[in-house]
Amino acid sequence: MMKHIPIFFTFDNNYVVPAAVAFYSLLNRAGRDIFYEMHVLHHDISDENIKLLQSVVGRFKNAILEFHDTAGFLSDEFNSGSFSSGHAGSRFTADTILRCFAARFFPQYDKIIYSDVDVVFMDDISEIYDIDLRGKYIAGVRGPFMKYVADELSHLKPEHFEMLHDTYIAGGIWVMNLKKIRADNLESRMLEIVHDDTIIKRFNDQDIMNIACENHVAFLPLNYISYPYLLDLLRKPDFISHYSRDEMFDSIINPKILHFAASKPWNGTPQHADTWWNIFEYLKLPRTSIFRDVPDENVKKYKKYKRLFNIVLCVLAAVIVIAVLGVIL
Ligand SMILES: [Mn+2]
Repeated sequence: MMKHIPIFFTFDNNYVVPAAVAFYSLLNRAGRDIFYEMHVLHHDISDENIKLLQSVVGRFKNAILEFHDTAGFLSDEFNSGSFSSGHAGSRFTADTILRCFAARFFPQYDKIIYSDVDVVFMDDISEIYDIDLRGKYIAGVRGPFMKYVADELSHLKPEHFEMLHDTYIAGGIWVMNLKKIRADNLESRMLEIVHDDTIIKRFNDQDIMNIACENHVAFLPLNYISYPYLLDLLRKPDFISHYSRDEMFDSIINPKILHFAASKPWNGTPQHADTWWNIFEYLKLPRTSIFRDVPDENVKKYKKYKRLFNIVLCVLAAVIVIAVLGVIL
């Protein structure tokens, strides 16, 4: 019998190409008995892009994809409130905070998975849907670097820092207990936080959710956010984490989800970018405005020769200088 798993995403028109890669990898790795009921909350995705994403999902028999226009819900609050709009490489829009309010948009579900789209799924992830959420609002992954990066949570009010410094969950992948969120009317608490400008929301959705949930959270294994830069951190002798070294290496060796949380394959050169580019090429996706021109192989080769040429030139100059000095002396 097919097991139906609801999962949703929130992104804007600029992120359609990364979403196509994420959707393909989710379904390509899905177990045979898993049917994904996929949903997108958005405010500006074009008809053409909806068609593109439908055609990616349409390659598979075990999924449906639905789009829900949120009609500007919370966009004024996002633009005028104490939120972070990110930087040129990754812009945040009101879509980032919509994900906290899934209970309002999906009354048909008691539970739902949320995922970012700057990811490649490396395995079927449906098992996280069965995590025990009794008494918890949400399950998520703790950031492995929270203990190491001293100012990571320094924007929080002291009482929130005190409550969350060991338990703060990252965004990226959540399992949300919509039933409990509705039963306890967590939405009104989240709206209070949205409207309270004395609460700085440096990490937007993550801050809203963590502060509202007051530690009624469950934890997912770090494999569900395999950070491409974690290996670099592990090489630092003073690196400390809430996770054990075994858990961190396991997330690198056996990733469930590669999450390009910092540098993105389309505008940077994170580790494992090739995994992303393989799917991009296979689907013949377009290079859109979010792409920075990543040098292709020929350009790299040219650069190598140019460097070689410069070295030869330097050596030649040195030889001439020595020869001239020899003549003078
Ligand atoms: Mn992300």
